[in-house]
Amino acid sequence: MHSPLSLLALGLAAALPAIAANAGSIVEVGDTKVSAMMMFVGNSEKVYILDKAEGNNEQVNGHPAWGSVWDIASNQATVMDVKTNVFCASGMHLPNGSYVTFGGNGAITKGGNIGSELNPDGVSAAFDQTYQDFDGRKAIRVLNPCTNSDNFDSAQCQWFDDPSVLSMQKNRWYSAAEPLGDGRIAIIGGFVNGGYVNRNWPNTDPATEGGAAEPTYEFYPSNGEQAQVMQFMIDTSGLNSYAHTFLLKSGKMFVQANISTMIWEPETNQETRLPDMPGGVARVYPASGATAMLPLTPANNYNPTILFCGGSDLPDEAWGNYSWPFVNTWEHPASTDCQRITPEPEDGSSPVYVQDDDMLEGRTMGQFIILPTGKLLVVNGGKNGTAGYADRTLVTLTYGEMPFGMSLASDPALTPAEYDPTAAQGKRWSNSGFQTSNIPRLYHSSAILLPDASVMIAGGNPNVDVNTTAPFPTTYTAEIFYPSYFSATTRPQPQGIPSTLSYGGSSFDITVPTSSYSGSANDAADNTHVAVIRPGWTTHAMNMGQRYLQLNSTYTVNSDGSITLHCSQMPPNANIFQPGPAMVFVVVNGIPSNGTFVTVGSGNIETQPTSDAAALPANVRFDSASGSADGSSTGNNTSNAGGSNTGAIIGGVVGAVVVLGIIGALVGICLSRRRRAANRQDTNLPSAMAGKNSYAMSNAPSGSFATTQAGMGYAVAGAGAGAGAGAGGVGRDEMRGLRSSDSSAFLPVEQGYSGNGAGNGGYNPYSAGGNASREWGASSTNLVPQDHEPYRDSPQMNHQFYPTRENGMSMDGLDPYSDASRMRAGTPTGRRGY
Ligand SMILES: *[C@@H]1O[C@H](CO)[C@@H](O)[C@H](O)[C@H]1NC(C)=O
Ligand SMILES: *[C@@H]1O[C@H](CO)[C@@H](O)[C@H](O)[C@H]1NC(C)=O
Ligand SMILES: *[C@@H]1O[C@H](CO)[C@@H](O)[C@H](O)[C@H]1NC(C)=O
Ligand SMILES: *[C@@H]1O[C@H](CO)[C@@H](O)[C@H](O)[C@H]1NC(C)=O
Ligand SMILES: *[C@@H]1O[C@H](CO)[C@@H](O)[C@H](O)[C@H]1NC(C)=O
Ligand SMILES: *[C@@H]1O[C@H](CO)[C@@H](O)[C@H](O)[C@H]1NC(C)=O
Ligand SMILES: *[C@@H]1O[C@H](CO)[C@@H](O)[C@H](O)[C@H]1NC(C)=O
Ligand SMILES: *[C@@H]1O[C@H](CO)[C@@H](O)[C@H](O)[C@H]1NC(C)=O
Ligand SMILES: *[C@@H]1O[C@H](CO)[C@@H](O)[C@H](O)[C@H]1NC(C)=O
Ligand SMILES: [Cu+2]
Repeated sequence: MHSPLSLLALGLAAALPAIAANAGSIVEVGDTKVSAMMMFVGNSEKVYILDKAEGNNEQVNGHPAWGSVWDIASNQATVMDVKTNVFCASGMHLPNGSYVTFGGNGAITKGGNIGSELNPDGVSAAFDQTYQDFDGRKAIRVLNPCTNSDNFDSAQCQWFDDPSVLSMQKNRWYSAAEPLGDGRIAIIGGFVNGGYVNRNWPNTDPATEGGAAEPTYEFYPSNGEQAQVMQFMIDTSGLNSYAHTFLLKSGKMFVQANISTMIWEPETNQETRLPDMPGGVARVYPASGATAMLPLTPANNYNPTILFCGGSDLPDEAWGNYSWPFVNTWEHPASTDCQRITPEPEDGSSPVYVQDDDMLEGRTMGQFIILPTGKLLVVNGGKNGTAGYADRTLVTLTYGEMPFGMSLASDPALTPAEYDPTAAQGKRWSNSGFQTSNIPRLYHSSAILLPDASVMIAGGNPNVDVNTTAPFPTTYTAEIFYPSYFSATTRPQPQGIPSTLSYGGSSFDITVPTSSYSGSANDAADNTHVAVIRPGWTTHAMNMGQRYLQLNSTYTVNSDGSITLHCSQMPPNANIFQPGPAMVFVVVNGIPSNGTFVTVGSGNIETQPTSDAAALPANVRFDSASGSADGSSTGNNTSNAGGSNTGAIIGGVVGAVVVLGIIGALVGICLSRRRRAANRQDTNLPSAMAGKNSYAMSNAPSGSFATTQAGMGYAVAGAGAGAGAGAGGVGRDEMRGLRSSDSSAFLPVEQGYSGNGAGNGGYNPYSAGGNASREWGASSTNLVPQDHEPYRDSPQMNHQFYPTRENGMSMDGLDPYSDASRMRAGTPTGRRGY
C-alpha cells in the first residue's frame, strides 16, 4: 500500500527523471522485441527499430516481426509489420521529417537460407513462405513518424514497403546513403546479394565481381537519372560497402572506403582523390571504425572536419572474399588509431589526414554519438576482430571450431569513452566515471542520441538467425547511457524554440529562464550555446546523416537573471546541414536542455531557399544578475565543450554594448602530424592460402559446404538439385552453396548468367528482372494473403508507373502514402509527430 506521501514521491520522481539517472551509468531499460540492427529517432516520443528478417519470437500478422517502435517515455516496444527484408539496409531522413530505408537482402527463411520462392536469377528469393519476407534488395521503404496522439494502425503511421510501387534501380545491400543540399539522397554502391567483403579472391573483376558487386550510385528521387558507375567503388573494390559519406560545404561529397578517400561531385560524377588513410587502417565495414563529422561551429566557419577512430589494419589478403575472412579475425586487435581530415580547408591548403589521440582501447564497430555538449561518445564494438559473421574462416574450417560462434569479433568493448574535440592534444579521451555495460554489443548493434540527451544502445546479433545461446547471442535488451551532465538536477528549460529553421534570414530569440541555471548570469550567458543535432540513422556502427551545428548567437542578460539568446537561423547554405528534422538543445554551463524537434529548411525536396544571415545584436551583460537554480547541482564551465556564445566580451559594465568577434583560433584541428609507429602486426596468412589464387566464384566447387548443423541451414548447393531449405527447383547449372558469412542466404551471381526462374513461377515484385517489364505481379500464384494488400496482384491497383523503363521503378515525386499509390484503404487519421 502506498501512503499519500510515497505517491507524492513517485509523482516527483516521474516529473524529474534526471535525478534518477546517474551520470555515467548504463541502465538496462527494456525489450526491443526485434534485435535493433537499425534505429532512428522519429520524433520526441518514438524510436523506430529494424532488424533483419529472422526468427524472432515476436510475431506480427502471422510471421516473425523484424520491425518495432519504441516508446521513449515508457521504454516499451510494439512490433510493426515490415514486408521486405531490411537486412543491412541504409537509411536517411527526408526534408519533411519522414524516413526512408534503402535496399537489403533477398527473401530468406530459417537459418538464413534462401526463401522459398526464387527470383528468376535462381540465386535469391522473392518471398519466403515461413518468414513471409519479400526481397528487399531494391526496396525503398518510407515511414512517417507518428506520436501517441495518432492512430498507429492507420496506413499513414505504418511502413510503406512495396517495391512494386517504389524501388531503386539496382539491388543494394550495404549501400551508403547521404542527402544532398536539396534533400535528394545519393545511394551509393553495395553488394548485389551480400557477403563478408565485396570481392572475389583474387580480385580480377573489381568492377562487377561477376555480378555480385554494385559499383553504381543513384538518387532518390531519381528525377529520371539512371544509376551510374562510380569509379571510386571500383578502385576500392572489396572494402567498398557502407562507404563513409559526408556532404561538404561546397555541395561535393567526402567519400571514404578501403583505405582510399575522395571528394565526389554528385552532379557531374567527377572525383578528386585525397590522401589514403594513414597506416592502412580500414574504416568501412567490416573493419567498421567509428566516424563522425565534428561539430560545425561559428568558430570553424561551419567547415566540416571528419574524424575516424578504430577499425582494422588487417593486411589486404586477410579480408578474404565474399565467403569469409582468410584469417581468424577475432585474434587480430582492432585499431586504436584516430585520424582527422578537413576535406576542404578554407586556407586553400591541401587536405591531409592528421593524427589524433589514440582511443583508450582498440575498437571495431565502435560508433560515435555527438552529444549536445559537442563531445563525442564512442560506444559499442569489440577490441578484436571485425564486423560480419561466418560459420568458418579459411583457417577455422568448421563451425564447431569457431570460438565465438559466428562472431568475427571478440573482446567486447563494454565501457563508453568520450572524446573532446576541443581539448588539447593528448587529453581528448576520457572514460572516467563511466560504468561498464554487461551486454556485449558487437555486430548488428546500434546507438542513438535521445531527445533527453541520453543515449539509447541496443541490438547486437552476430548470428545468421536468432540464436540466444550463442557466445554473443541475439540481443533484445536496450540500455540507456547517461552522460556526465545527468549529474545535474536542473536541466535548462529554454523557451521560444521555433518549429522551423530557415537557411539564413532574421534571427530569433530563445529565453533561458533564471530557474534554469545557477551562479553568475554573465558567466552562464558566456557558457551557453544552441546546438542543432541530427542524431542520424544508426546501423553497423554508423549514424548515417548524424550532424551537429552550433547556431551563431549572442545574448542579452536581463536584470531578473533570465538570458535572451539572439540566434541566427541555419547558415545560408543547405549543404552545411541538409534539410529535414533535427533537435535543438540549449546547453548552459555544460548542461543541455531536452531537445526540441524542428524542421530545417522548406520541408520539401527542392533547392532550399536561402537569404543572408541578419546581423546579431551585440551582447548585453548584467553584472548582478544570477540564476536561481540550486547551485550545487548545475554544470561546470569546463564541460561546455561545444564552445560558447560567439560574442567576445570586452568589459563587464552593466548593460554595456560590446564589440563582437569570433572567439579565438579555430578549434584545435591544427595538430602536428605524427606518424604512428609502424607496429602493424602482420597477420600470418594461413598457408592454406599459398598458391590458391583461384577462388573466383566461378571456380568454387559446388556442394563444398555440405556440412550442416542443426538449426543452421546452408544455402543452396548443387546444380539444380534443390538442396537447401526451401530453395529447390533452381534451373541453374553452377549453383554454389554459399552462406555463412554476413551473406546469409547469399549466392553471388556470375556475370552473364541469366536464370529463367524455371520451377519458380512465384510472385516476384522484381519479375521485371532488371525492369524489363512492368508486369511485376503477372504471376498466377497466390502467395500473398489477402491482408497483404500492397503486394496483391490486384486489378484495382492504381500505380502511376514512371513512363520510361530506364528509370527503373523509382517513382519520382511519388508519395507512396498518397491515395493514388496506396493500395489499401486506410483513413489517414495520423499526423506527423513532433
Ligand atoms: C583495397 O583496394 C585496393 C586497390 O586500391 C585493392 O587492391 C585491395 O584488394 C582492396 N582491399 C580489400 C580488402 O578489398
Ligand atoms: C585478442 O587479440 C589479442 C592480440 O592478438 C590476443 O592476445 C587475444 O587473445 C585476443 N582475444 C581473444 C578473445 O581472442
Ligand atoms: C547457437 O549457437 C550455439 C553455440 O555456438 C550453437 O551450438 C547452436 O547450434 C546455435 N543455434 C542455432 C539455432 O543456430
Ligand atoms: C563537474 O565537475 C565535477 C568535478 O570535476 C564532475 O564530477 C562532474 O561530473 C561535472 N559535471 C558535469 C555536468 O560535467
Ligand atoms: C525532459 O524530457 C523528459 C522526458 O524524456 C521529461 O521527463 C523531463 O521532465 C524533461 N525535462 C525538462 C527539463 O524539460
Ligand atoms: C555570427 O554573427 C556575427 C554577428 O552577426 C557575425 O559577425 C559573424 O560573422 C557570424 N559568424 C558566422 C560564422 O556566421
Ligand atoms: C565558470 O567560470 C567563471 C569564470 O569564467 C567562474 O567565475 C564561475 O564561477 C564558473 N562557474 C561554475 C559553475 O563553475
Ligand atoms: C572464397 O575463397 C574460398 C577459398 O579460400 C573459396 O572456398 C570460396 O569459394 C570463395 N568464395 C567465393 C564466393 O568465391
Ligand atoms: C514526406 O515525403 C515522402 C516522399 O515524398 C512521402 O512519402 C511522405 O508521405 C511525406 N511525409 C509526410 C508526413 O507527408
Ligand atoms: Cu550487416
